Amino acid sequence: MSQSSTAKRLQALIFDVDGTLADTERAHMAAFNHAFKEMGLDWVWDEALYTELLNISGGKERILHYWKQVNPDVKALNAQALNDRIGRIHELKTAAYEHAVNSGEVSLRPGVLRLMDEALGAGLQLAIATTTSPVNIAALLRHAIGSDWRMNFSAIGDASTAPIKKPHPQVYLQMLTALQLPPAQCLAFEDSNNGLRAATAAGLATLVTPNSFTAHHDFTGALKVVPDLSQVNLVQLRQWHSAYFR
Ligand code: XBP
Ligand code: MG
Repeated sequence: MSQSSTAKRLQALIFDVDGTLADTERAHMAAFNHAFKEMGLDWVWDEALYTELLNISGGKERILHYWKQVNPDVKALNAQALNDRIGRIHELKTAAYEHAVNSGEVSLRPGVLRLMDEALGAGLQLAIATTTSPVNIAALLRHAIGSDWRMNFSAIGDASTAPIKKPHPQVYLQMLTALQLPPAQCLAFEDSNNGLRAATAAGLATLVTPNSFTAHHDFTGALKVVPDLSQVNLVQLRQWHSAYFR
């Protein structure tokens, strides 16, 4: 194999979590509303509003954005008090979401597990690049794969490692460093415009699998947009990937 084709040979798949590995956002939305109720807030995020709010990556950032929308003088609160209150809401939300996932309310999207197994079997590395919290990843993948789920991934980037959220490429750049691979030897999987922009800004080709919250997003620049991964195999990925980097 020539040097240039080796340099572009697909070596790793980097997966977003929410909306890509699983349709999680309905469970996230319910968990946010549960937390608001527990905190005595009269906030209710319905699907239409949550679809808008998903333009803000990161649960804490999303809460702050909404709070400023409904209560402009929230800025008057001192920063520490505001942070503490948002942190408490997000703690309650994450506990509610973890409970929902552990109760089996969320399953992986079609084709995800099979494609991961196929890639691992062919010697590719797997990584995760998400803006969600680490406990959410563990709950989802422990339930879907088992307690040894972590062994399948060479690297994980999440809200705890990459505080600058998508569409900033920070989490994807961290994964390329962790994998010690150039973008041309990797492929990203995303569900949203923010995620596509983050992966693209990191130099990655990105396969998009939209969902009901993101179907209306702009996916210009995606390697491919497919309904889900049920009809996608490694041979197909290698063909699309090599055509992108030709
Ligand atoms: C989607 C997000 C996350 C989730 C909520 O992450 O933006 O904020 O909506 O999870 P992904 P947190 O990059 O996997 O699509 O409340 O833990 O942020
Ligand atoms: Mg996503």
